[in-house]
Amino acid sequence: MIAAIGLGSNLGEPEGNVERAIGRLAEIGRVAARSRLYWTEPWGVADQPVFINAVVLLQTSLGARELLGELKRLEGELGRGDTFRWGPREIDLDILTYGDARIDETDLVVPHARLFERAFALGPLAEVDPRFREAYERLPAAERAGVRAASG
Ligand code: PH2
Ligand code: MG
Ligand code: MG
Repeated sequence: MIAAIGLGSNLGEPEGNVERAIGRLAEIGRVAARSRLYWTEPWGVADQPVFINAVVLLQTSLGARELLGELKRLEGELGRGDTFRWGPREIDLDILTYGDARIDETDLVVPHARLFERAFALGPLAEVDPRFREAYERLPAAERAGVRAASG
């Protein structure tokens, strides 16, 4: 299965945190594609540092729930401390899509529940999966302006 994993960080060394996380994702699947790194304006809670975001397409034999468990494990190993909703974090690893699966469980919603509202997720996702370009382009220009390629 190909899963799209959203990566984000705005504490410590965000670029290093995201690059390290991409390296660790290779332990739980094959990194079939990765976006550039993007600097993105904080969404949800404005008063926090800007984020680095990226998206990886991960080919994995893990089921969606197992994958979620592995991502939580990696977040812990990569030094994620306590967080609050939409607050700052060292590393965040989210399942954005899992093939074409639709999952609606309390702790696992796929596609990600707020994917289509978030330029910081759709922008890098559209880079690696052109099927999401239209959805990205439908977002308000002001939101897309807060997503700028930082590398590549
Ligand atoms: N993650 C959040 C809340 N807000 N904003 C940006 N720009 N990037 C994120 O990854 C992000 C966010 C909670 O997961
Ligand atoms: Mg998140
Ligand atoms: Mg998360």
